[in-house]
Amino acid sequence: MSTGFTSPFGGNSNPFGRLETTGMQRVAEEDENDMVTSPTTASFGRALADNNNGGGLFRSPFGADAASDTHMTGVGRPHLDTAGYPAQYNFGRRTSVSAESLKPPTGETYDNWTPPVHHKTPEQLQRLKEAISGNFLFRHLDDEQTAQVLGALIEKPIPSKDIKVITQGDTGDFFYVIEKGSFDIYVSPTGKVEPGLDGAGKKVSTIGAGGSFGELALMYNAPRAATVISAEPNCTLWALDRMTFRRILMESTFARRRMYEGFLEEVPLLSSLTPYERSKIADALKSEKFPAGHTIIREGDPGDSFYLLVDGEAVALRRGDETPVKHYKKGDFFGELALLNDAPRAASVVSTTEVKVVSLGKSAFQRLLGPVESIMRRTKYVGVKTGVEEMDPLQTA
Ligand code: 1OR
Repeated sequence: MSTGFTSPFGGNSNPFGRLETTGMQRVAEEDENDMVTSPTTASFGRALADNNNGGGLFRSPFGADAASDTHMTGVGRPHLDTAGYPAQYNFGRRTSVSAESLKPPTGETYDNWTPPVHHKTPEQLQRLKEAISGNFLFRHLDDEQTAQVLGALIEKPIPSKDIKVITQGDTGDFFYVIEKGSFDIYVSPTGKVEPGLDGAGKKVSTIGAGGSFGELALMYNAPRAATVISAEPNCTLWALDRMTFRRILMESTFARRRMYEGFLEEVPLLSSLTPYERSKIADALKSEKFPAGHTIIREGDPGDSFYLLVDGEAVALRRGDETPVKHYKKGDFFGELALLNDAPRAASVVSTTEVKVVSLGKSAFQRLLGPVESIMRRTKYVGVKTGVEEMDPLQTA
């Protein structure tokens, strides 16, 4: 089926070079019988919010942002296993990233490599900088690396809904950052797109502006793990070629995912997430160490971060209470209430030993922890409303 899409780029610079074949196709003929409303309908955010908190009786901080990065949609969570990943992903194991997968594939060499430079207008550059500013994979680059990546990215307007940008099972060629619009992720249990209406498999996620996709095949030298399709018209992507991705972005991404994989697996709050969802959290974490007696959160302050305790111990203290209202140990979380309820910090959290914490900013918290919102709301605090009070008890059982 013809796409009606013409590339503004020449043949060589077009990451969708196989446009007329399998690279990117309209898939309007594919089944649309999702159990959720379309992200393009006004009620989409609301449907997700209701799904997350079981009733939607209070304002969900996840509602507005619901269609963004890796947020599970209301199809339930049928894909919690790692089925669909090529075997070499071996996500469950900390040792999964072998030195082998860091090597360039046969025939690919970094000798004398220089990143491609694609000219951009000042207006394009401005939009591009904004698009990557919120993406954690770009956060750790130095000035030179940032300039190289900015030069190498290619703008890809995606004019219509239902354009297939990535096909599961294909070889990976580009990594994509979303400037505008949103994209649905489908996973087929057989590892590739099958013939027929439902051939792309189940929709497992929707990624929105500021998010990115297509890194797995490049990182692991493996077939595409999912099919990615535009969920609305007038989307804008920026594409980064495989070599520039591997040469500049990959090592820091790999290192962070590997560093936090084992820890995040052991955090009870996150145990219902997929390994892929946890790896997105790893990308976004900021790590800090504090001595004993340090006030990590101060009661009454506005809340901008959510914390996980990686090492050491801490307590929650409230003005007027003589004893701590809560004790925290490795793997526990705190700082969620102010973000969930858009309220000032309800207590202070103070380290009782030297501690290491990792934190997520508010928008990453909303994007990445939406699926566990109801679990966080189940934590009981004396005198603090968490939202679950209004919920149907049968739903929280
Ligand atoms: P890729 O290069 O394999 C498809 O091309 C991209 O879809 C993949 O990189 C990821 O960037 C993105 N499983 C696999 N790939 C996913 C998933 C996913 N979500 C986004 N991508 N999920 C696990 C399903 C069992 C969804 C987790 C919410």
